[in-house]
Amino acid sequence: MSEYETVPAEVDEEDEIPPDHPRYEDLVTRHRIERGVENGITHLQGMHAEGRGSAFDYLLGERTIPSAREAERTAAAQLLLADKPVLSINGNVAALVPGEMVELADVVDADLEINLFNRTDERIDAIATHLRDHGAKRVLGQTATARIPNLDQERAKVDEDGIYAADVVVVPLEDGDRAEALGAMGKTEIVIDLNPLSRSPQVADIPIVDNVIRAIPNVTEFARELADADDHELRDIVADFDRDDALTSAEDAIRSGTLA
Ligand code: PTJ
Repeated sequence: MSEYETVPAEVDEEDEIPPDHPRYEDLVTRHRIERGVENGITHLQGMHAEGRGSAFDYLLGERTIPSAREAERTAAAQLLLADKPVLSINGNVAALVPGEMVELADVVDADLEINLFNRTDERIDAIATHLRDHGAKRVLGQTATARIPNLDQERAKVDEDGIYAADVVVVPLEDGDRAEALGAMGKTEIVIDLNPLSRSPQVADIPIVDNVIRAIPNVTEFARELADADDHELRDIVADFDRDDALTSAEDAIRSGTLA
C-alpha cells in the first residue's frame, strides 16, 4: 500500500497537503470547498456539485483537453471584444478561484457579480468580503435590483448595472434554467462545466469543459497573449469556434478516454 492510500482527511491548512500526492489537485479542491462551507461562502450543496465535477474530471484525466483549450482561447477573444463583460461568482467559484477571478476581471476589464442559486444576504456579504480580501475593488450583486425574466424570484436577482446590462457573461458552474434564461435575454454566454451533458454548457455560446481551477488561469493567459490583437483577429477566433464540436470532443474524451 502506498504511503498515500489513505487520504489525509483532517487537513487544517492547504499547505499541509503533500504536493507529491497523486490526488493533490483533487485534495486541494476538496479542502477549499470544505473551507468555503465552514466560512459561510459555499452552500452545502456545493460539496455535491464538486463531487460530481471531480468524477468527470477524473475521467478527463484531470487535464485540459485540446478542445477545452480552444474554447478557453475563444472565451478570451470574446471577452476582449465585449463592451460590457461580467464574470458571475457563486459559492463554489468564490471558494476555488477567488484571486484568479479577480485577475481575469482585471485583464479583460470585466465586472465581478455575485449571483447565487441559493441566495442569502449572509452568503452574499461573506463572498463579497472574500473577493475584496483577494484584491477585488468593485463587487456587484449585493444590491440586485433587476430581474432575469422568466425565472423564479431568488435566482433571477441580478445587478442592473452588471449581469442585466452585460453583453458577455462568464457563468462557471451555472444552473441550467438560469443559463437558458440568460441566453433568452440575448447574452453571449461562456459556461465552464465539467459535465458536457449538463444543460448550461449545452446552451452556452462558448462551453468550456474543464475544471474551473484550470480554466480561469488559462483564459487569463490567453487574454494577455491576445491583448494587442485587433478586433478583426479576435472576431476570426470567435467565428472559427465550433461549440457543438467542443461538446462532442469532451463527451468522447470522457466516454472513451484512456487514463494516463
Ligand atoms: O453558490 P450557489 O448557491 O450559487 O450554488 C452553486 C452550486 C454549484 C451548488 C449550484 O449551482 C448547483 O447545485 O449546481 P449543480 O446543478 O450541482 O451543477 C454544478 C455543475 O458544475 C455540475 O455539472 C458539475 O459537474 C460542475 N462542476 C463541479 N465542480 C466543478 C464543475 N465544473 C468545473 N469545475 C469544477 N471545479
